[in-house]
Amino acid sequence: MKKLNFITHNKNKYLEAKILAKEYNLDINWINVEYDEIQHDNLDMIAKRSCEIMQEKKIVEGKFIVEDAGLFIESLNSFPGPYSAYCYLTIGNQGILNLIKSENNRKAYFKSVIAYAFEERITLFTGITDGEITNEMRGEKGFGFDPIFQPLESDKTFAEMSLKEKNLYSHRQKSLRKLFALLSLRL
Ligand code: ITT
Repeated sequence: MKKLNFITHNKNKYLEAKILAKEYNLDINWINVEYDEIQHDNLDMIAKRSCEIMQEKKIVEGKFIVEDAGLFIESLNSFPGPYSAYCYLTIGNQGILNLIKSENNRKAYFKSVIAYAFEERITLFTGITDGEITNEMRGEKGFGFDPIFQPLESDKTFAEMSLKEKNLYSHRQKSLRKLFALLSLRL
């Protein structure tokens, strides 16, 4: 089976990718290394720069991917977006719920940008899933903002879904599927 390296600190991201990759006859190899992610107001730039850092430091042999993802809440002018990791660490899910507690507009979307490095080249693949911020946390599975995000097509939050079910709706499976479809033809 063809292997693709996924550089991430986040085991859940790796597991979501691994289970999906099987559908394309690909295998994901998890690489968890320390590196400095840049601060930027654009997910594309963060993902691309992370990729370049890995290439410069020659951390991995061969083809690899990194991902930057974020939650964009309409009534908060798209906050936390590229600052999602910091927002989650500081105010967390309850903090987000408190910020929009009297807000009727619950619209939000998740965005994933996968940066794929092949030799000198970097290609970006994007996936977006629209949904709503729930009124309270629901579910124990997943990670991050999963307990407060419900995709439009479902009545469950991501945290109430199995990995396979989240992979029917998530932003990440959309960006990954674009890449995997190409790789399964080419690798
Ligand atoms: P990396 O090492 O891959 O960067 P990370 O967990 O720091 O792992 P990101 O910077 O891409 O990931 O994501 C920022 C935050 O957004 C992350 O810490 C989560 O809190 C949240 N997030 C991203 N994708 C999510 C998802 O599918 N479900 C819930 N929360 C998510």
